[in-house]
Amino acid sequence: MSLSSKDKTLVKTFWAKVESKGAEMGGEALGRMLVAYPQTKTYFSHWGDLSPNSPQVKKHGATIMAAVGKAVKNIDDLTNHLSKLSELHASQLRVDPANFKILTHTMILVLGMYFPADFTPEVHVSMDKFFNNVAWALSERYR
Ligand code: HNI
Repeated sequence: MSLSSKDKTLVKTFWAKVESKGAEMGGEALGRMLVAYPQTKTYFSHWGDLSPNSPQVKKHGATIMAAVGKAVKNIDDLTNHLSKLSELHASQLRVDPANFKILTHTMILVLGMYFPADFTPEVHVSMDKFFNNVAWALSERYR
């Protein structure tokens, strides 16, 4: 589903507010994914410690959230912008793209936890559409 200009405005405005907590929220979202959906742990088995507070989970959560922040800035051209990252997840990391939905689900959850007042139902709808587009763009190079 394509993003309307209203969706884009809501996403950008909300993100401007949450961005300063991005690194921490990324770790929370990644840590929750690994606990609540343990099948996702297989991709990170080369890390020593997969518990939510491990330094690697926190660090990689920050990396992922920074990538989401860049995607927000490139919201008009997500497919091109994410094609390199898609290529990496497809050919090298070999991540089943079904997992993108799982991680974006835990991200939505964490956004609501950290910013309950700003995370209105309208923002929820637009963020959900945005993350669907991110997941779709990340799946683009699987062929
Ligand atoms: Ni993902 C590495 C972004 C979903 C497994 N991932 C990255 C990197 C970024 C990134 C950025 C670092 C790339 C580099 O080193 O150049 N990943 C994203 C984003 C999403 C996502 C924006 C979804 C919103 N990745 C997932 C999912 C999984 C996943 C759902 C598996 C369940 N990613 C990985 C793995 C690595 C990775 C594995 C390599 C980690 C490492 O350090 O070894």
